[in-house]
Amino acid sequence: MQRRKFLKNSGLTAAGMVSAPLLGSCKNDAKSDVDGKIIVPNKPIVVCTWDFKNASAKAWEVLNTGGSALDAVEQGVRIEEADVNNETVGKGGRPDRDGNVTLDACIMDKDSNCGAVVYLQNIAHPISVARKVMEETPHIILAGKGAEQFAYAQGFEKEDLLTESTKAQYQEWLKTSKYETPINIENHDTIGMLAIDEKGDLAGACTTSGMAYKMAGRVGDSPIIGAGLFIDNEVGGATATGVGEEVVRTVGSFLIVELMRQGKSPQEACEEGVKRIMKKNEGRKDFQIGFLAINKRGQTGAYCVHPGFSYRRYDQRGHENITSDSFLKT
Ligand code: SD4
Repeated sequence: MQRRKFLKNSGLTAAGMVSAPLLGSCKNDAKSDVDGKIIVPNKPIVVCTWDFKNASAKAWEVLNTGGSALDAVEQGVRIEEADVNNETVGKGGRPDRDGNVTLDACIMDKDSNCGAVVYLQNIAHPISVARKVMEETPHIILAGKGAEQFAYAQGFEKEDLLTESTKAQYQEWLKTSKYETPINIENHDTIGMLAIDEKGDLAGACTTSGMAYKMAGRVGDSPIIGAGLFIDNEVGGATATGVGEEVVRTVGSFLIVELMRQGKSPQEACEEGVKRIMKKNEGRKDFQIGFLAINKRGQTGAYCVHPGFSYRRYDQRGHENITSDSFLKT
């Protein structure tokens, strides 16, 4: 829901949002620690890359009924994994150049436990397999066939992830087999999600089918802890979308969390993360990266290379799609 609409529906005004009565009535009993229009500590709260309204609404439902941040991010991103109209995540994701849909995902909790699957085929919910890796094995990353076998052993079902639409697009692509990565493939993409629950604990999840028509075996940043996602319950969390190779080179999400640890706001940290990447790519303009971050107080920020990136935030103030500022202005 747009912010204005939410305010209208709830009968709140911008001024009223930070007034004593509302603060007093907040479920999380926020104190008078107010940062601009943001009530801090601002919890529960969930943010995700791009305008994934349904996914963030699902996560909010979990958080708002006292659920954990870990459950919220898993349940939230599963919405996109199941949505066949999202052609960059889960079932319905675009295939690699051999026509196989291969999925990458990772999840991280408040205690720095984490799990990931890379190059996983035939399973629609890689995030839940990643969580099982975290909770049921002594390992962090399972890849390819091993990850798939593990998923079956855990009760996941085999599914054909290619849809009529992605099959047809792939057939079309084969005519030229041109391998290039459009700047913003479309207005929805990899989902990275960060949440803080009522207790103030953080968790994050990231899931993708990766770059369309990638080389067989290619893995991006999304399932790599520290690159596509990083959580530190003392500090905050960060996640990334875009050309994964560039995020891996700078260990982007870890960098952003460390910058927040050193005192930067989520916004400043995301800006510094993008600047680091641009410094290593002097003159290059042919790729997009979007970073999203949250700190322990529930403040959020985002920054990207090209205009076009946005993130969804759902907290006590309602639901909002927030346009990210960008390093390049056109
Ligand atoms: C990857 N980072 O595989 C992912 C793709 C992505 O927006 O985020 N696209 O490199």
